[in-house]
Amino acid sequence: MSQSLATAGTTTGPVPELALTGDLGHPARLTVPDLLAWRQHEADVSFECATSGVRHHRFTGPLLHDVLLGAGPRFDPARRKDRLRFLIAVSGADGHHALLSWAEIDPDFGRARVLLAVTIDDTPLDRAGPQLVLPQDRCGARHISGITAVRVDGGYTLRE
Ligand SMILES: Nc1nc2c(c(=O)[nH]1)N[C@H]1C(S)=C(S)[C@@H](COP(=O)(O)O)O[C@H]1N2
Ligand SMILES: [Mo]
Repeated sequence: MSQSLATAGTTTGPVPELALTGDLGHPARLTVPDLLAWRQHEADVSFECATSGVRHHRFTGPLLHDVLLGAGPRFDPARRKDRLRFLIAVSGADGHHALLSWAEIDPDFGRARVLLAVTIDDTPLDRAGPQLVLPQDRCGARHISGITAVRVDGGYTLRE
């Protein structure tokens, strides 16, 4: 076995952190190992990239919904309508970002099984940072790698 493989898990240097911010009672900074504390889910996904064609990956990780619920989003859980104005902004280290609605991932509404992946194709993402996974997406653009921030925003209002 090569030395690089043998030492791959112990390389020193900064460990990427994911910041959970916004309208949360318990904002947090989480590493990929921290994300192992939630129930882990699996997803085998295929998506099409506009530039590199069809891609296949196997991901594992917690549900984005479970992790965000643990951070205490500032809505009344008993009032379903209260959640409908919440947005989720997911950002990668390179500035790539996407917006989801809370209702999209909420079990009472869209029920999308969106993952915060901690492994890709059996390789841990400890050094690269977690990855957003939307198994139902046909296009790969929302599979944001190297996520550094997830911001929950309940202040969205429609104005005339
Ligand atoms: N951080 C980040 N993640 C990203 C992108 C990006 O530019 N930055 N591009 C997306 C696009 S357009 C696609 S198709 C997939 C490609 O994933 P893969 O080539 O690693 O399978 O990554 C997505 N994730
Ligand atoms: Mo893409």
